Amino acid sequence: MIQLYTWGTPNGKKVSIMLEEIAMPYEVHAINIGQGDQMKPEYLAINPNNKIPAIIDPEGPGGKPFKLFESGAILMYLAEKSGKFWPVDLAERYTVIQWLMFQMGGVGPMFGQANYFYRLEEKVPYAIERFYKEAVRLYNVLNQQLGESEYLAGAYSIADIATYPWVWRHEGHHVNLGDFPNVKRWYEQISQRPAVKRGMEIPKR
Ligand SMILES: N[C@@H](CCC(=O)N[C@@H](CS)C(=O)NCC(=O)O)C(=O)O
Repeated sequence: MIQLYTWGTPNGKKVSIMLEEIAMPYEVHAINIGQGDQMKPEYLAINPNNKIPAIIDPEGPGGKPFKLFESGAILMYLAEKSGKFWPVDLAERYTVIQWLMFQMGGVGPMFGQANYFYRLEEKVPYAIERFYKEAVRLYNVLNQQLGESEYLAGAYSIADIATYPWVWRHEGHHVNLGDFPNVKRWYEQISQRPAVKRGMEIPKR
């Protein structure tokens, strides 16, 4: 069974949603990043970058145990292993990868920084303005794409699974989804998926 090391944050929820979507059995290990579990030597042996999520697949390539960190890499691995949300056509596949990279390099880091600086007690107006503006710019890109396409890369894919939990945190970066109607439509549509509902509950407290 896949071993999932996670916590209740967007990057962690991506992987539990994916595991639920592909109906692959998994066991959850809660890594409390607020209490420093990610710094423990036993966890650093799985992810030397001291962040969640990570997985161990006991039946990895060649039938051998396989450790993996970085949520984007984990989503690609699970898509490849299950053959789901992973188009065969090269142009379609790279369109999925393109939007996944857009999430990994843009949406995650920028929304994350905006959330952080909004939460920080000692306000840093320059940082708030910088990351809020960048978040809004990214929402505009998402909104335009979702006006042309039902999902980010055509059919529902790992690009949507990666982006959804970050949009779930829109209140944290002070974004009103009503200002981005195509993102709102997409967000509400994905929220209805039973696998997404289950994946969002992980880890159970
Ligand atoms: N690029 C990484 C980012 C992972 C990440 O930032 N995880 C955060 C929670 S969402 C974390 O574990 N933070 C703990 C820490 O930085 O000590 C990924 O997508 O897997």
